[in-house]
Amino acid sequence: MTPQVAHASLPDPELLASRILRRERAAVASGLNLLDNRLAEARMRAVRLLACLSGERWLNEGHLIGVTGPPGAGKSSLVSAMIREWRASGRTVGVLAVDPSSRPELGGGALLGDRIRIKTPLNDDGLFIRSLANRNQLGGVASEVWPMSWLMLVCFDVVVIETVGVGQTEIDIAEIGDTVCYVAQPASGDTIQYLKSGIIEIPDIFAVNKADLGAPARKTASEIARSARRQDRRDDWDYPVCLVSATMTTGIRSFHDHFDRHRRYLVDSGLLGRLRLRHQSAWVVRLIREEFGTFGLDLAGGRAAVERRLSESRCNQFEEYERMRTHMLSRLLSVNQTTL
Ligand SMILES: Nc1nc2c(ncn2[C@@H]2O[C@H](COP(=O)(O)OP(=O)(O)O)[C@@H](O)[C@H]2O)c(=O)[nH]1
Ligand SMILES: [Mg+2]
Repeated sequence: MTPQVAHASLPDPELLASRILRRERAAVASGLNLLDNRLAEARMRAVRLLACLSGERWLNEGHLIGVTGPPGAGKSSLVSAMIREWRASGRTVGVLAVDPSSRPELGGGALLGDRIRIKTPLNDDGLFIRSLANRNQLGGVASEVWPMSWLMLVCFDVVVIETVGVGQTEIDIAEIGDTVCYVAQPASGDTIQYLKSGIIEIPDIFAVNKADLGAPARKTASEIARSARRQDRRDDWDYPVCLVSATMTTGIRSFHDHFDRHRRYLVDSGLLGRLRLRHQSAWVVRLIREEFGTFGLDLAGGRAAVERRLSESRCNQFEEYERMRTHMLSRLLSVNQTTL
């Protein structure tokens, strides 16, 4: 494909933004594809698209939720049960399922909904599911997921990111979600490993799924409750542990209420704004590291300087990163010219 043809197939960002704001599904899918495209021209258009969308009131009103846990614990099944609750209360829902085994999706939309076991009614305009292959070879969540979550937040009241927890993934999801939920599999080695690791400090809400299995589920729930309580928490959140069954739909209502309660807690305590600013700078720092290494981060003045810059900036994080990137590229070029 020649570069001209490649550019011609890329959407016009301003036009696309206006269609996304009208919640056109095809536009949402096309926006997500643009954000997932690493070609230089696509990057520039993605920044323009995000600039058009940033500052929309939905970004401040939406709830960004990270759901993590071992494969097979029932994350997708639980998300399906939660979708029914959210939709019943009139809220719209977007899901990004980060699936390490899936191939990039063609055409967007909810084509892989069945394969990822999120069971939903067909033709529901208030629901959008997108499955993403996780390109990050080292484990963890690819950096594209952050801007994608923002695009989804423009369109939907609740945005859920489902990831398979493998250490780094949990750390990454904690730098994305307003609320992070860990789904445990009763009596599994994964959960025991998890309890022993420091990662237990990350989630805000715990779910032990498959409560229908009886005693093993109850035992796992009390083990998690003990570990979660043992941490020296410096905040007022109570870190609830919920016994639920996605297939029997038991415990779902109160599980659902904890998410609303956590969001209210973040808003009332003034934490939400700070949390999102921290997440924005974590993303910028991560991209700087990916593209320029520690040299780039030194040039940017370190993490605290990035956070300060973002909090003072009148433009959005995506434009701010492009500015920093341009500055770094020109510095690198000048270093090269003097050394050669
Ligand atoms: N017994 C029981 N099985 C469940 C429950 N929830 C999910 N499962 C089963 O667990 C398996 C994995 O579920 P899935 O939602 O795909 O897990 P994920 O990999 O964590 O997303 C499937 O076979 C589900 O039918 C539950 O509440 N009870
Ligand atoms: Mg799943």
